Amino acid sequence: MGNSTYTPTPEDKFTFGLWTVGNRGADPFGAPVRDKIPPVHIVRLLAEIGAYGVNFHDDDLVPIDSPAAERDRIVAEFKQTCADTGIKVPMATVNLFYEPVFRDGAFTANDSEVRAYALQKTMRAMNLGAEFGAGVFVLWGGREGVETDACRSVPDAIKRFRDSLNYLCEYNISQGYGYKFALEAKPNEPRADIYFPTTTAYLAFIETLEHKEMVGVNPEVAHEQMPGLSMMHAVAQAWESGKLFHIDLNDQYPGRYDQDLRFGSVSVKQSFWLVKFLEDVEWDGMRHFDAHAYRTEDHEGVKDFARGCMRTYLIFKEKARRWNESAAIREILDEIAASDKDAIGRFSPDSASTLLSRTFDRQAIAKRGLKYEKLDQLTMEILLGVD
Ligand code: DIG
Ligand code: MN
Ligand code: MN
Repeated sequence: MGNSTYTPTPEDKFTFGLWTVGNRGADPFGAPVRDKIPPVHIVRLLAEIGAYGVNFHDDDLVPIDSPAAERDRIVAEFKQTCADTGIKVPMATVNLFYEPVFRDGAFTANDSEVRAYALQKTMRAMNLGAEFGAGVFVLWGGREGVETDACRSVPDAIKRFRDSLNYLCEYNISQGYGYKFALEAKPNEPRADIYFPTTTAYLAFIETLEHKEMVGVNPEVAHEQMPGLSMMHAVAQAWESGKLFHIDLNDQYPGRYDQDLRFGSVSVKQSFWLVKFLEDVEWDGMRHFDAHAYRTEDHEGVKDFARGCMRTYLIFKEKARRWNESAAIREILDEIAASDKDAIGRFSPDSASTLLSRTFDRQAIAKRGLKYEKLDQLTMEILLGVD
């Protein structure tokens, strides 16, 4: 029997970044509407609502330019609060996009001093995450891109990014951190065009790295849906190639700026297929919500937002169980499976000559019913609560 109360528990592995529930509601056209929440208060909030873990960029936890003593105090206090509440830190990341120094990129910047500073900042962020036992290190290249391609050649940018990743993989090995790097794609915003715009672009790039076994992807719903792509297809391809190291769950209207909306609040069917896939393959990664509350919300509304992310995930998980147990759906799936009866198998001269001499009744094959309308209607009725 599923979790019919849809109440999150740490076993669900729900995590949130400090920047998500700590988002103050500012936007390009409006000032912050919520007071800043200290990181330790966010940890207690997440524990209160049943989350498993918290993640951070370096600067989210330790403000940039903090003196060493202040850094140590912040880290000690945060560690203690995580220990007191049982909240884990599964992932760490680095902010290579907010500071003006990164206005022309970080690892791909034309200025070699910027590239060196970006490496230093990332290594220090890796050190910080390792203090909390983080196992995944996410890299989102939000500034790695252009407004005009007059500024650099794309192959130069790709080579610089590869050199930085190879360097950081070596640092990971030298420090014995055991991190898995998870590269997060986005097509645009804040740059007019961001390099490696989709998860699949990163999957191709990873194969060119010296330590490709150490590097995977962190697909984000909003970033795949902005250009109208299927998040579940990107996630399934990443998983099938053993590269789904992390995931950013949220929601997004296609064709609009990055909205980072509450999970499942827009694309009900696509979110269902995504949750069904993750649960069907029993993916053991964190269910990380990289989203934030509407600007209209106060701090209680932020809790509503975070609870809504987790509750909707659990509702879709229950719907997936209902889908898998539906006799009517199983009947159609069995008919589909019956047509998948004789795979060609691997090439051999004999199989090739047999295949070349085989006859096909193209018209008869084309007339076979597929019942996808009925299958999808049954799916919709589960989602709509009819069944
Ligand atoms: C934005 O979607 C990015 C940054 O918030 C962060 O670097 C990454 C971590 O999930 N997502
Ligand atoms: Mn986003
Ligand atoms: Mn993200």
